[in-house]
Amino acid sequence: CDLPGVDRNGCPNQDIIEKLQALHDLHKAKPGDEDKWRAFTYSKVIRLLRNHPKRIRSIQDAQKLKGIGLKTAVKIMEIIETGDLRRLKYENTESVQVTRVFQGIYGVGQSTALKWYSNGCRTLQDLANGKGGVKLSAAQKIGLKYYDDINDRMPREEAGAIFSLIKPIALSIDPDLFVEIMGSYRRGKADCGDIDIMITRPTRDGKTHEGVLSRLLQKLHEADILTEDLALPEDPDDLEAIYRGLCHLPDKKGAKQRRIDFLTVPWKNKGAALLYYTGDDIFNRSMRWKANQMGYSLNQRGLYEGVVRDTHQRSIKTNAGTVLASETEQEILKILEVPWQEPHERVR
Ligand code: DCP
Ligand code: MG
Ligand code: MN
Repeated sequence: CDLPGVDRNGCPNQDIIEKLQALHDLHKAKPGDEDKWRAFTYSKVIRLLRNHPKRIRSIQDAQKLKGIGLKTAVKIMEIIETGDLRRLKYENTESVQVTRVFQGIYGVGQSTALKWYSNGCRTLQDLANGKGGVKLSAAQKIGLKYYDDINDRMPREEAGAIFSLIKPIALSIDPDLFVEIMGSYRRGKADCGDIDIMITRPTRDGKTHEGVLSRLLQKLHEADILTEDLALPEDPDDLEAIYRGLCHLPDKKGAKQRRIDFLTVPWKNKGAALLYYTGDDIFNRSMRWKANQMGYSLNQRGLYEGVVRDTHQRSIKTNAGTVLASETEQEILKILEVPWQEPHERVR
């Protein structure tokens, strides 16, 4: 049901999905690994249900779907029979509700939201008033100011329209640039939470995209396409940089503020970056899992062999390994023995 043009509400199991989504959100907003794991499990179940063409009518129906266990099947039956889920009521405490609202502010995670709650803040207005001595960062202030816009998803046509303004401006800086839109847009989704744009440049003539991002950002501000910066790259001239900001359609009255990310990568990492930033996140997780099963390691820079990690601090690499593939998505998937999948098929 996630395909463009297919109405989400056309899902035969939409009522079940909505309740499970609420349960997912509750678990996600809570601290602790067990809640995180549960949220992950529910997100997988929701995906299964979305792609299931038939109405589920019994515990057996539910359990026939690979990945749905007895506990979840029982919950699904409760929703079918009573139209409700008791679990939702007692999980829905004030702190969960309030911190969920706070986490809708750009860049605010669990710990910040809980800290504000413990400082006595209960509403967005409390935060704006600095209640309990709460101080917002510059990005959080922007996140609060455009709270509704940022939490709204845009129609893919709007993402496409904004991108079609940006691409020629980028190419006017250097016609050899590779400029592509990734994320949910590339997967063909009917609506997008943000616009994810990659910029790189082939190096056959010895040149790179060095310096392009800062010039592009300036031009986009001048053209009234970019409206606010949320996170600037440490060094925009680095060949690998990330920018996060807000943009809108200029010259359109009442145009909403939309989230936009720019990512620059060295040409040799283009495929790995495309793969990672096209997602979706569950697809990425299964690709990383596949790589690990084969003794490899996959990230947004490439597929590596022989990576050795510190036994205590897994984030530290004691051996960086050697790269097996990184320039194209095809090379990476081939080594992983995963049949080629078009972006719109990359939902697991
Ligand atoms: N990504 C990931 N893990 C994360 C965040 C991102 O694997 N924790 C990857 C997969 C995403 C891609 O980056 O598809 C882009 O991230 P977005 O947050 O922009 O997600 P999408 O574009 O997929 O969805 P949305 O329409 O909500 O922006
Ligand atoms: Mg996105
Ligand atoms: Mn993004």
